[in-house]
Amino acid sequence: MNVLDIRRQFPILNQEVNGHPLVYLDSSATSQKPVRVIETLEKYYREYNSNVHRGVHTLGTRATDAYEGAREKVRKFINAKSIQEVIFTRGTTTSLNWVAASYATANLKEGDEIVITYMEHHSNIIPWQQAAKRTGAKLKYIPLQADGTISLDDVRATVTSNTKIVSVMQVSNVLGVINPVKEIAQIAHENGAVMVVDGAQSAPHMKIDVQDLDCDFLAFSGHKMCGPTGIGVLYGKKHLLENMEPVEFGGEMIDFVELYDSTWKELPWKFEGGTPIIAGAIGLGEAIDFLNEVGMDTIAEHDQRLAAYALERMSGIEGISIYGPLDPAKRTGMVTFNLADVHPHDVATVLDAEGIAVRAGHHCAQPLMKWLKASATARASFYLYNTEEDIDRLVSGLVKTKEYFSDVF
Ligand code: 7TS
Repeated sequence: MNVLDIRRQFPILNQEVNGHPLVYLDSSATSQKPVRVIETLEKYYREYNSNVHRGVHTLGTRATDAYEGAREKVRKFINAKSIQEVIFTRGTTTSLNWVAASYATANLKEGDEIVITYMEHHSNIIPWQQAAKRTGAKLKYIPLQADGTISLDDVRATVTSNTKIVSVMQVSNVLGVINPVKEIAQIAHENGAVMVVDGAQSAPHMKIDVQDLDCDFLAFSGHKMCGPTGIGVLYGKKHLLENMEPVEFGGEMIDFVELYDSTWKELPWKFEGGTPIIAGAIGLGEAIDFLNEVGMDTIAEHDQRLAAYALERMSGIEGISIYGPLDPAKRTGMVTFNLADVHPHDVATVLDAEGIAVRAGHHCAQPLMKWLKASATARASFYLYNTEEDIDRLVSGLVKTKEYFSDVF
């Protein structure tokens, strides 16, 4: 993979910020978009903008073909058995909320358990808290090892025959750690529970095969994988989705509407009430074509190599604390850290003055922050357009930050 060729396809990277060439290290929050995705959106709006699944006019047929074509691209990308298992949503948050609102509400009762981990994003905590409150089920947490990894013994000790749902992120948005979701799914199934995978941080960075993982549900967002904002995916096994009620009711998701009752369309359309996110889905399809052309294994290798380089270079900075396992093989492309007692927002502000974009805050993972005994952290996250030079710039920026706050050291 030629990173410079790839960088040229991302026009946004070619700019100065605060007088310095931009170094974008916040792809875990949202990735940048290649020009072909931007042009795909423009082409849709310029040439064939139309509603889908309605009427027979030419533009409508083109839009429907492109929208459903994108669904097939997603199906292939995650190796789902059928397009009936691929539902377009607004993103990971919506996908997880729908599983909690529909599946959990219908299937949980008092005494049942939902199992998650201490490292989850708020999107994979709060929907389950709410489902537990609605149904009387109990929410339980798989603890973390000292380095922020999950041990399967702890999973076995937490998941019981009362567990009905296990929901775990495949990659942590803070620790970068890759969780053994395939093995966790097996433990969930041995106990009669369904396995939900939050793929927000894994889908952009590694090959996902839902049949191999044997997960029951998978949620991910287009905007973190070179696609537009506002589009995401909920994958679910057909027999589960078939028995679930839709969450949104209205146009397009119905078969027949009578005065006092209605029937639903077949999968996946029964879940897609109202005008769907047409441009977003078509843009996501183009992003998937782009990622496939580069190769998901190549991207995974690249991101991991950058993380290894960053870990090596950053751990040489005196006073830095790096969170998560230090073994690069256990993580993907991000490094979360604190620089002595400098507040991470101050770190991010000094870096921004150098043209370097990192995220600072609690990363929507407050329980994990508590576990880390940090109120906030800074995070540099990498993607296929980042280079070793970007990390060198980050390290120089951090050294500058140290100088700036030298009274703290
Ligand atoms: N799950 C994980 C693991 C995430 O990292 C995120 C977003 C979400 C769910 C929610 O995704 P959304 O597309 O529905 O918002 N994570 C981050 C982040 O780490 N920084 O900004 C957003």
